[in-house]
Amino acid sequence: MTAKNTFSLTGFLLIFFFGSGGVWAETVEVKIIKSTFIPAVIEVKKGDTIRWVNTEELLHTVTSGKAPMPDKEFNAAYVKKEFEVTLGNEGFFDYYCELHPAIMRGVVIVRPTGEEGK
Ligand SMILES: [Cu+2]
Repeated sequence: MTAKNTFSLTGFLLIFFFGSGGVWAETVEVKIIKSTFIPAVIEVKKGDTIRWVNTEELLHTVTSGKAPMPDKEFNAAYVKKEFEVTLGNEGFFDYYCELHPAIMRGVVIVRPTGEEGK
C-alpha cells in the first residue's frame, strides 16, 4: 500500500513540475566545442531526444559504437549544425566521431521513464 501510494504521488508531482505540454519527453543537448562532446556523458530517459550541436566550422560525425567500430544504432555523417536522435531502448550507448576517433568520444545512458516499473 505504501509503495503504490508513493508511485502515484511521484507521478503526480512529475506531471505537475513538467507541465502538461511536453509530458515526459525532453530534449537534452550535447555541444561540440573544440572537437569535444560536452558533456561527454549524458543521462536521458527513454523517449527523450538527444541533440548534438556543432558549434564550430570543423565537420564531425556522431556515430554510435566504440571507436573505431560503429554499431549502427545511430549515425550522423558530417554534422554541420545539428543532429537529433531519440533512443527507444534503455542502456549505455557509446558513440564517437569517425573523423577524430582518438579524442572525440561520448556516452548516452538511457534510463527507463518514470512511468515504467509500477
Ligand atoms: Cu570530430
